[in-house]
Amino acid sequence: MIRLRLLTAGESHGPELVVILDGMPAGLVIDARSDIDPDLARRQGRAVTGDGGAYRGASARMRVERDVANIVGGVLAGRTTGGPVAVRVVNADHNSWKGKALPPISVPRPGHADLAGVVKFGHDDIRLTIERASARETAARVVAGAICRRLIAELGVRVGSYVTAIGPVKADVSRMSLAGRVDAAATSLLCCPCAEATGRMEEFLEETMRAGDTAGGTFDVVALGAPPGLGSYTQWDQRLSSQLAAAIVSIPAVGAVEIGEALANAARPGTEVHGDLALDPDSRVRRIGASGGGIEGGISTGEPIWIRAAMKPIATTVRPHASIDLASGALAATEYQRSDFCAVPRAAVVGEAMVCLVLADALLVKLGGDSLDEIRMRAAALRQGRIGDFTMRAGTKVFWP
Ligand code: EPS
Repeated sequence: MIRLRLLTAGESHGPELVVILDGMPAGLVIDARSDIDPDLARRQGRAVTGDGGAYRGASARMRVERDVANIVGGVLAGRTTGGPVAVRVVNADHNSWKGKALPPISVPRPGHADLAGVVKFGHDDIRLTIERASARETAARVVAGAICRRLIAELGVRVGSYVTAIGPVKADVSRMSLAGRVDAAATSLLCCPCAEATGRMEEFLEETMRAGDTAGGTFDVVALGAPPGLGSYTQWDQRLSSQLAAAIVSIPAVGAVEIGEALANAARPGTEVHGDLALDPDSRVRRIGASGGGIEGGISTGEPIWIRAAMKPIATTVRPHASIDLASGALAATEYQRSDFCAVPRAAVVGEAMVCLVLADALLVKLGGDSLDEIRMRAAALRQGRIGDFTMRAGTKVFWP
């Protein structure tokens, strides 16, 4: 990120998570209750029932936590000041850990950060690794993402997500519009826009839990209303595609990201993949039938931005893995620790947060400005790809004299 900086701190069972989001412009109205807490509830998987119940398969910890954002800096009288925004999220579960002597953990769970972390940091107790490697940290990202969502909403950008597969159970959403998928997912406990597939996913999750196993899956994140011209091909790290991909694979357990229909496109002929250009009645140049996810040359095209993420099954399984007790060197089975059986619907909300963060940064880079008023004026002057926006009247030039 170029203009924004996000730092998070805190342990899964420590007193609280801390978020610092630096670089937000002044003048943005932020209300923690209406702008941040609803996304925190969605990340906990408890936004649909409203009664605190998450979907079956979400961690039992979600029955303990009621995540709320406590803004402690950068927002005065309800508006951002331009200073760093600081937010705290209390870990309710801390009360059951505070003051307790905890036996060390010395048997690493394959697939988690356990072994890699203790090798890297030289920890004498795996707990020192897992406390920070825990996906609890994503609550802090959702706070930052929600603030960014408020900013980009002011500029007409809407970000949403939906689950397309849990384990091998896939939802066919191909006949639904992107906005329709996001709207339908909002009322689904599993964040899946397709009711029929949701039923099969729930059955699959029940079987998975009965078998002491866990499930991964896929989710899409879409951004509607993003203007053309975000990101740049001029440097590798300024491509919007590379920024979005990095942000999505930074989510714990996410191992793949696809922009548009990239995987299917690898097998299709170019004439099918890239679509055509046509003029809208308002003389805007549009892409028709393009499948590149709203990005060309690392730059947003003004079409919907569409990305897909693949999440591996949660590494903590009730059925043990063979492992090694690093204290004794003896073979040992992993011990089950409370965890999600499937976190895909929750990860989709984190995916939205990461996309909001990247798009807010890209918009601020494109528009500049220190206050929302300045940014709004600059946004209104953005080139939108209308015929009148182009300056193609150049004569012959010697490029390399
Ligand atoms: C997680 C382990 C579990 C999850 C946690 C992610 O926590 P605990 O060990 O307290 O049961 O519930 O997720 C959250 C706490 C959260 O808020 O997302 C892990 O090891 O990654």
